[in-house]
Amino acid sequence: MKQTALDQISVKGKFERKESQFRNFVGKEESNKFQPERNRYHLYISRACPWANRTHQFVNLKGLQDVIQIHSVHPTWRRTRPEEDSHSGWHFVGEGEEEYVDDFGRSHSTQGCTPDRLNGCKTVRELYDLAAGGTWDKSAFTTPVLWCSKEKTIVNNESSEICRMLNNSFNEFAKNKHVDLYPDRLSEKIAELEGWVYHDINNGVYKCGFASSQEAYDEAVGTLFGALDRVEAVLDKSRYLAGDQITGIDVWLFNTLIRFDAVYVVYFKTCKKCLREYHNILNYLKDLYQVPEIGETVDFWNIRTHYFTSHPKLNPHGIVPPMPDVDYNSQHDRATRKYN
Ligand SMILES: N[C@@H](CCC(=O)N[C@@H](CS)C(=O)NCC(=O)O)C(=O)O
Repeated sequence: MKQTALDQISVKGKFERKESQFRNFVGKEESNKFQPERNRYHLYISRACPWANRTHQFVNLKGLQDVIQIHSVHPTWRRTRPEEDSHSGWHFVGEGEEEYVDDFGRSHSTQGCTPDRLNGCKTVRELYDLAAGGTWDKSAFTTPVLWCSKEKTIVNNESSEICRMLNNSFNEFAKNKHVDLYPDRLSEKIAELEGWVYHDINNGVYKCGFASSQEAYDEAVGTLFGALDRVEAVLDKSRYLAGDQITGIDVWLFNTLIRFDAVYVVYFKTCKKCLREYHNILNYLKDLYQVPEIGETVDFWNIRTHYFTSHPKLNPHGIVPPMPDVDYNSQHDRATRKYN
C-alpha cells in the first residue's frame, strides 16, 4: 500500500515516523559520485512542510540561491494515481497555471508554487519513481528531496542531512561561506539539543496530531509541553538555543514554532497553550522571523492551506480557520535584554 505519514500509526495509536530512504552525501572525496557543482543539484520542497522549509532557509542563509534551484509543490495533496490506488500526495502546478482544483472540487490559488522545471514530473511520487528507475515502493513520497541532475536520482531525502550538506559541501560556491550553522565549538551543545527538540517538538507535534488513541495523544501532548517549557527556560539564558549565534538547531525549531499558533494549536490539538503566551519563545520567534533569509521563506498561505486541506480524515470539509492575531514583525527584546 502507498502510505503517507498519516498512515504510520502503531497498534496503540501512536504516530511512528518512518526512516528516510535516500541517504547519500554530496562531498569532495574522490570515490563520491556526488561531487559539489554549481547548478547540478536541485531542491524539491513544499513551502508548507517544516522539514523542507529548513532546507530552503539553509540555501538562503548560505547564499546558495544561484547554485541550487528550488522547485516548490502545491500545498494541497491530491490523489496521485486515482486509477491505481488511493494514495494522495504532492503535485506540481503547470507552467502559468493560476488555479488548482483539489479532489473535492475546491479551487485554490497557486501562489509560491512552481512546475518541476527540471524533470517535468507532475507529482513528487513520479520523481521518486524516476529516481528508482521504475516503481518506488519503499516509503512515503516526502519533501524535501535533494536531486542530482547528472545521476538523475535523489541524493538524499532526509532534511537533517540535507541541512548539513548545504552548510558544508558547497562553500566554494556559497555567497556566505563564512556562515557556519554547525560550528565546531557548539557541536556538542547542538547534538544534545537535537535529540529532544526533534523527538519532543519537531516530531512531537505530529505525534499529537496523528495520534489515534487518547492514551497516545495524552502522552505526546504532555511530552510536547514539557519540552516547550524547557525551551522557554533555555531562552532565558541565551539569545539562541545553543548560545550567542543562530545555529542549525534554531532553524529546526523555528519551523515548528512558526506553524504552532497558526496551525497546530487547532489542527493537531496542541492547545494547552499558544506560543504567544510564552514570553521568551514569542520574542525568539520574532527575532528569527525578522532575519530576512529566514522570514522570506515563511509562507503562511502555503502552510495553512496544506494542513487544513490535505487530510480529509482530520478535516473532512477542508475549512481553513483564521490566522491568529500575532505580528511576527513587531518589536522583540532578544537583542537588548540581559541573559542570566
Ligand atoms: N524525515 C523527513 C520527513 C519529511 C516529511 O515528513 N515530509 C512530509 C511533509 S511535512 C511529506 O512530504 N509527506 C508526504 C507523505 O507523507 O506522503 C525529513 O525530515 O526530511
